Amino acid sequence: MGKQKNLILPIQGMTCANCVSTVERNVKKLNGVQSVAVNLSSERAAVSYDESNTGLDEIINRIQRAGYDVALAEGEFILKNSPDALDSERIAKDLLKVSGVRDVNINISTSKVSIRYIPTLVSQLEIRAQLKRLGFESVILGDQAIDQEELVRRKEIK
Ligand code: 9UX
Repeated sequence: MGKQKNLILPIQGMTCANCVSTVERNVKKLNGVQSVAVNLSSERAAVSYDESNTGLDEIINRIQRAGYDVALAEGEFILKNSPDALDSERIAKDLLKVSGVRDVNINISTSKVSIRYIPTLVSQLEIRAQLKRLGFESVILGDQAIDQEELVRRKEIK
């Protein structure tokens, strides 16, 4: 038995109760998934799985193959010190290792870092803290309202 992990994913594209069962049924088929509970009105899926048997990428893949998607949020950060090409490579590589970060784009000439992320798994403030750990202070440009909404939801779930 590996380590059990619980996570909440925002699901896109569900409009009726059948969609809910389709998502649940498909994710449950994954080896290592212990339970899936999808809520139609909040458009959230709570998934418990064994980390040694499956992972986030596989779960997302399943959801997409069933015809739905995991909703991503966008965040933008302006670095106070311009990164060079090497910095930018290092930052992108590091941020992609953060759970919930799906996409990183860095524009060296504008010092802008654009990310797409799963707002139930990581927040813009956490990304900014990670950038700081990498040696780059930044200003958040993206809409943080999404994160605030998520924080409230996470608390409700707990
Ligand atoms: Mo309901 Mo969902 O008739 O794709 S199954 S809308």
